[in-house]
Amino acid sequence: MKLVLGMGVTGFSIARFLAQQNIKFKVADSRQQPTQLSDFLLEFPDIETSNGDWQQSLLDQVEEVFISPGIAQTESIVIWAKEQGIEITSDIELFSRYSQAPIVGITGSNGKSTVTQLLGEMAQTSGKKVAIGGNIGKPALECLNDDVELYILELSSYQLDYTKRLNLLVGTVLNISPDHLDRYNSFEHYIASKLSLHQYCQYLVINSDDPLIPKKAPAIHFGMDMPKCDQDFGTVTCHGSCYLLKGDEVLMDVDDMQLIGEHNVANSLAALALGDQIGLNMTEMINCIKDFKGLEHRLEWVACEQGVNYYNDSKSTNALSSITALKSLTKKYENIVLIAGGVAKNESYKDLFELIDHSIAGVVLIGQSATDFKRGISQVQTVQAQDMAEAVLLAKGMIDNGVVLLSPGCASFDMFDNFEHRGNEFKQAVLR
Ligand code: UMA
Ligand code: ADP
Repeated sequence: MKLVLGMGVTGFSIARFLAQQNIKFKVADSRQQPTQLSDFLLEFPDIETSNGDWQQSLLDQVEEVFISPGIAQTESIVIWAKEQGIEITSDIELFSRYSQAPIVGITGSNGKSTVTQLLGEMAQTSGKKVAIGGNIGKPALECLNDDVELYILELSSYQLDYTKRLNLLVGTVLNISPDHLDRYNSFEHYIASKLSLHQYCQYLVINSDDPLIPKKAPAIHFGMDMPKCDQDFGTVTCHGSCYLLKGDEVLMDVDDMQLIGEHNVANSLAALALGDQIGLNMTEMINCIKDFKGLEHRLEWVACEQGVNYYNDSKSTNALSSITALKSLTKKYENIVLIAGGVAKNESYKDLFELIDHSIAGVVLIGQSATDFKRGISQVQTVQAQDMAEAVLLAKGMIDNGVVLLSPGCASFDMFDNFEHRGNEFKQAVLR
């Protein structure tokens, strides 16, 4: 008997897969009323379910637990299973057991979804039957299909923590900065979780600019400097223009990209390096970069009203992604008002506060972290808003030209269902 933990999208995908394979299972969720419970009972009327506080008896006769990534390793059910020597497996490992096509794995603190999507579009344009999934939203098991020639998976540290075996053709840890420190004992544990991806890769793509990522050989490297060898990807600046390079071959002018910011140059180089490793056509990949408009909620331009541009960067859930967004926009605009705050993840926001103090016009604070953020910011005006509509109104009142940027640097669940809900509320408030 298998036990599936969690009734979110991962739990559903595991249950569907086990049912298809005629494998016996039951399902448990520690919430009394998980939002998807009625859908679950409708789809699996004959499956035993259990809701509410974990009970040790759930593990009776269970030889393997399939776990959703949102369930922390400190949960009693995880501890009991480990004590009893019961195998705990992620949906990603289960997927890998059955996948027939090569898999590309992409993790990192920031940029995972952007690179996963961009590489997916590159593969599609190059004529491959590709499926993208994982932490980006569509569970990996829902991508399994005999027709697929290539899988591209975004992998979170939570998923990697419950994975012991995974067969990746190529993989990368895009970058590492403090994130999810509410779930890890220390930054070192989080780093180890991210780097665990390396052991599963036949070929590695490595960010040569990130000091936290070991420079293993053999590997293809990407970074903002000139490439050190013919296989690597980098940039060169010449007469004020920046170019993407493979070795010393010029691939394209950065000004031809629609995405803005140096981080998106790095993301494009990562996608090129991964694509090159799996044999995608270089010209098609370059065309994809030129056409790629980016994903919703990532430095997404929303509107320009009376000289003020509105950008939605709701996916920013840690300090570094807000720093990155601000740095990208301060290159282009003088006046910026930032809307920030939410559930901070136990990381230091010192660098973000310093950047705010030295480079922007004002801050509108939202959510649980508002008081702490107000204390950290000393040189610029801060005001507090109760909801997104008020935040947009207050921000608009602080400048007559420039940018209002939503880049919260925090998780959203104190005020919103998720980052999409937060970004949509922002866009609706702007367009109203
Ligand atoms: N649950 C419990 N006990 C707990 C915690 C959760 O029973 O202690 C139950 C909840 O009641 C709920 C279910 O587990 O019914 C939710 O499972 P989940 O939190 O693992 O979420 P899923 O809906 O399965 O979505 C997960 C990822 N969520 C998390 O890792 C938190 C999604 O990433 C991912 O897109 C999806 O699988 C498909 O792979 C979201 C995310 O926020 C976007 N990821 C984090 C991030 O990107 O920073 C890691
Ligand atoms: P992830 O899937 O890792 O959360 P996304 O591509 O969804 O990454 O982007 C999340 C946030 O991080 C956005 O606010 C985006 O502007 C910012 N971001 C994207 N790529 C990078 C990068 N390479 N370095 C730093 N920040 C980035």
